[in-house]
Amino acid sequence: MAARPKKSATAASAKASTHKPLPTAVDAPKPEEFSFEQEMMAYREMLLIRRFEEKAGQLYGMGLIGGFCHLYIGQEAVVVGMQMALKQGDEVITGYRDHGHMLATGMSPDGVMAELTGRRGGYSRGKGGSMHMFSREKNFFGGHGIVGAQVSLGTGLAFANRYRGNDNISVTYFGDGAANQGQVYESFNMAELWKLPVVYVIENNRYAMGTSVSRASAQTDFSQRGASFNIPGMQVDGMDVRAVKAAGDYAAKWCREGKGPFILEMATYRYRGHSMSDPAKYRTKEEVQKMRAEQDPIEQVKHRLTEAGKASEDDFKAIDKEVRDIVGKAAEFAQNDAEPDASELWTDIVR
Ligand SMILES: Cc1ncc(C[n+]2csc(CCOP(=O)(O)OP(=O)(O)O)c2C)c(N)n1
Ligand SMILES: [Mg+2]
Repeated sequence: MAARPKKSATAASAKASTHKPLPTAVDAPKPEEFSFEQEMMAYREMLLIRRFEEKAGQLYGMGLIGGFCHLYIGQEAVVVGMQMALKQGDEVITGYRDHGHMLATGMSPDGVMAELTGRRGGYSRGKGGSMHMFSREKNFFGGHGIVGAQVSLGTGLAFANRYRGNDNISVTYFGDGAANQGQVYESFNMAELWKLPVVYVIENNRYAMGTSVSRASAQTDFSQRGASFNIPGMQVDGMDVRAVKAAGDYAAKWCREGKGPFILEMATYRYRGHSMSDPAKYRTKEEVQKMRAEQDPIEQVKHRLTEAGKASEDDFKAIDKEVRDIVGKAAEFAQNDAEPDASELWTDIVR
């Protein structure tokens, strides 16, 4: 296995390690150039997530969304790049910061937004809200509010695929905070022992609520959290959609070849607060501004295409308009659709 990868932006902020590279450390592959179509597709998908989230934030401010709501703004390259590495039949599961994952799997913006506003056209018929949505059709398994709980469920999805003898993989997303939960390590043990086809994607956005990684984690190289179980892992620039896709391809291939689980640590960043109420005292405005200005995943694609003379301002304007229309329509639907009937209280439950 290759030597330890160069330190990512995230790892660089942690204390320098004096340990030797672990044998489970894998170098991130050099990202391949995207074709024009791939660049435009990635741009559009990331923009759709961003505009959707901005609109959700607005509706929340208007009092139209009840309960919790965690926005994904800043992290878009992770789900879009990973989705580009998947095939039909692969499964996705994540925590509560889940709108981006749903849209990336192809779930309808109308259905997601209507779930946020608690309407009957929502994916859980208005009964689940932001953190509890699912789609069997798109193989999206939630949406989970208990930090780390999706990791054992995602491992179970991989077990089912192994048991059925298909070549589907489970992509199980969780955060840097969730990575300190005990059930993560019970899952790691079983996944490696039984060589389950699961890609663990740790979205290291540097904070768990208001606690920075360095204040909460004894070992901040999350790609090596599976070392004691012999699970290989790599650190990935999660702000560059091409780097994510390349790493996703590598990990997916590993799993499909029957080699067991793989860990991808995505160095990413959330621009907004943890949830809709966040005192924002744990980091400076300058830190957020610097990430936005220097590493924004959407701007990176736009910049590349513009520099290469492959797309013009008009091309981007056309995509922006298309995306705004989709999101505007979703918001309309989410405000005008009826609330669920009271009889819905008795559906989808075990009696
Ligand atoms: C078992 C459990 N403990 C605590 C909480 C409260 N809580 C909600 S989100 C969160 C932080 C998780 O951070 P991270 O895993 O980094 O995900 P991020 O919010 O950054 O996406 C905590 C502690 C919870 N929901 N579940
Ligand atoms: Mg986090």
